[in-house]
Amino acid sequence: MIAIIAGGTGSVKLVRGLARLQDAAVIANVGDNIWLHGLYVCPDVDTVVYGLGGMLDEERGWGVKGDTFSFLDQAKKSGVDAWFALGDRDLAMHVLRTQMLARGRTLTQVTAHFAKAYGIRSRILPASDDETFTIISTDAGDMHLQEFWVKNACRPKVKGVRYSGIKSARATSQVLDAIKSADRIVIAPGNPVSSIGPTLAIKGVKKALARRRKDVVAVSPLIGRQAVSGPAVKYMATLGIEASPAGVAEFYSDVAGSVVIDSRDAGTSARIRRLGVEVHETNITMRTRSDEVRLGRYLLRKSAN
Ligand code: FO1
Repeated sequence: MIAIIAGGTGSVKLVRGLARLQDAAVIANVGDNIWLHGLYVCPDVDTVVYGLGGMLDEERGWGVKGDTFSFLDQAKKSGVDAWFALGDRDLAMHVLRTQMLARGRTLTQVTAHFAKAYGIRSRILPASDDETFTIISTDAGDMHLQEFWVKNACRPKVKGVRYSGIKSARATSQVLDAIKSADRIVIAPGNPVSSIGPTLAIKGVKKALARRRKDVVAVSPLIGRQAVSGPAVKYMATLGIEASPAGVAEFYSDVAGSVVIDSRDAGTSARIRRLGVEVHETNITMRTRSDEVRLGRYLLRKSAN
């Protein structure tokens, strides 16, 4: 069994590639969850559900393919600042999930319900059943990650990043068990600060990963100094993390014994090895389904050595 720490729209590609090759437990970021219009919206969990369920809108990288936005249009007409594009089909997830949670089921149980309904064989495990939100401090004030990213189009100047509620958030027993019992653990290519960082910040997760360090491999979300997608570079700089594959390797060095970087970054490998982190170089771009499986196979082969 392989455990995959996932978050963000980029990581779902590798999740899909690995899940085709092996029994997988996908530990999904909950830091970008948000309450909107009375609904609990969990974008990174849903991206994994839709991705593995064959429903993901590939063009956008989020939401349900072929979705319509009548609810959103009507909400806007109703004088509401509906800035987050909840699709009509996607709404089913948010409405039903919120209702199930209100009736006392955990986010883990609710996610398992949807995964089963959509015929997904991999386990999808929210990193926590507790609420923790990624908050961006900016020159325009503090705001939820989605407000910064979607409502404000990343325009405000980032001053810092924190995870609200993180002190009382607990990793679920399913997550800790998956980390403990997996043959290998992959940190998927996601923004280290906003997509993977919230999971690592949950009490118990770093410790559990550190115990498995030699079996943990992180895939760089950067090629050169550019993020494969999203504003990773902006967030990394504010936290004093160098926006480069070596910076990513250093960020994960306590928990990941090896990293996979793009062949074009091979020049940085010696520096990464000096951090005590093993390096593998390959083409990490995933444009097609066969790219996803190719990178998945490469990871399984390398981490088996
Ligand atoms: N991203 C956008 O850029 N604009 C949106 O309006 C938007 C809506 C949305 C709705 C549901 C969902 O699951 C994801 C959505 N996303 C949207 C993507 C979201 O911001 C990202 O998936 C993650 O939060 C990045 O980690």
